[in-house]
Amino acid sequence: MTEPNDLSAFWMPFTDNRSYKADPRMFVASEGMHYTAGAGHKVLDATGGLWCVNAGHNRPRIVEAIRKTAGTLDFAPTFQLAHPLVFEAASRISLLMPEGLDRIFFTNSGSESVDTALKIALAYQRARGQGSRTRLIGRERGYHGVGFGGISVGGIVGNRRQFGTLLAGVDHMRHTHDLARNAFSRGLPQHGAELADDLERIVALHGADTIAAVIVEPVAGSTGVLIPPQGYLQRLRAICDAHDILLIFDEVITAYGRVGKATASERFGVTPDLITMAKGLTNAAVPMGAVAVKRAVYDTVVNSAGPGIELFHGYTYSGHPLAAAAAIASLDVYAEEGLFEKAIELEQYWEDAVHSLKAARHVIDCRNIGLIGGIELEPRPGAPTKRAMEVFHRCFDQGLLIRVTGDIIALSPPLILEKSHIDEIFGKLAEVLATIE
Ligand code: PXG
Ligand code: PLP
Repeated sequence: MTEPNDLSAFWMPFTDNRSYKADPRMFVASEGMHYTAGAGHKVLDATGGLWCVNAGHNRPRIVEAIRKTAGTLDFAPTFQLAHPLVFEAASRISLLMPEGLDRIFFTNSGSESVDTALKIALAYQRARGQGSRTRLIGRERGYHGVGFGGISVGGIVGNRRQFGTLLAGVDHMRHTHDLARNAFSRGLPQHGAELADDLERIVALHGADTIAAVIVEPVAGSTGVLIPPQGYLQRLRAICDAHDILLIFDEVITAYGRVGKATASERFGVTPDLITMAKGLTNAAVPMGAVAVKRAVYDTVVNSAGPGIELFHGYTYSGHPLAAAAAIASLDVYAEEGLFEKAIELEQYWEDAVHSLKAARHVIDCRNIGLIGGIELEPRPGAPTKRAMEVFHRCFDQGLLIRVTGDIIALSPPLILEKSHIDEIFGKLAEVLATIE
């Protein structure tokens, strides 16, 4: 296998380019639960790529669907035209969404899905004669991708401060992380439902009639696995209802089985007005995102428009044939192999394994839901993130791919994993943690 010998041209995303290029690690192949890195080094994938390869790598059915479509219909526009696969993909997705969210807008990524959902929310408020509702409310520590909309409602300072003033009229609720009360919770933490009342503070400050929508991740992933406190999402829904504010769940990570159901909405029994998704939708084999929208929102925007285009929004590749084919095949694999149910069956074993690290050095919290695990390490004094980065590198060298964000280890393996893989993941992690200063 040839490896590129000039690393300089590629400006790597969310990467310490200088460190990486001084000590590069690359994958050259993938199969099932594993990657192969250069020189044949086999690596167990405990992160599903980047939270996206939910059915495991290189699934023949998905590969074949892409191959076949590439040779039949490489591209077709979806502006004023279309192709059959995109309609089929939308119908299939709508069947997996919570009751009523059966209108599907296609994008190419989670970031585009977020910007699309925010724009639909604004267009909807205007269409129903509530054009003063222009504010968008996010949450501290939220990750909603990297578009200007997404970083504006997002709440991770590092992703915001290089980029000026962002969108106007955005505010943020407080985050839900509370180690003092909730450390080592299994599943949903007990304390913190009342943190949803922070939305009432924002409504009191700005007036409900200025607020279009609230966006949250039902389980916050990128920021380091923050599980919603019991009752929190229900309370957020109730407050949005009381003030006629749209609720958007950003399910880019949580949709497609990560929490044991098609959506976190289904898992937690709370139905938002819009759901953003990407990643697992195509098992990551072709980039694709989507927004599922309540039919009433679609109807309002579409029916209030004059003749012609109803929503002035869309991407060249909204509903690309290869992505649509990959989505249909991925949904087939999820259904035929019962992978969402499998996540539920494994959840207890996974939970016990995550919490087995409670005794490991440096660990100040373990948390879990579905097949997600978060292990928070005590930062090294004066050198935050260094300890976790060392764990990451040492795990890689030992044949285990984990993800670290700050000093938190985030785990999100393909849903096809077996108990033996879980043993291997946590065995290696325990070993590595024991050897790291
Ligand atoms: N919303 C959420 C909730 C996400 O998790 C996005 C939007 C943006 O999606 P795109 O496809 O534009 O990247 C995400 C993406 C990590 C990690 O390691 C997480 C994401 C992306 C890359 C790394 O936590 N989430
Ligand atoms: N920039 C230019 C000059 C374009 O013509 C287009 C699309 O036609 C875009 C940006 C947007 O690209 P996309 O539709 O792939 O998001």
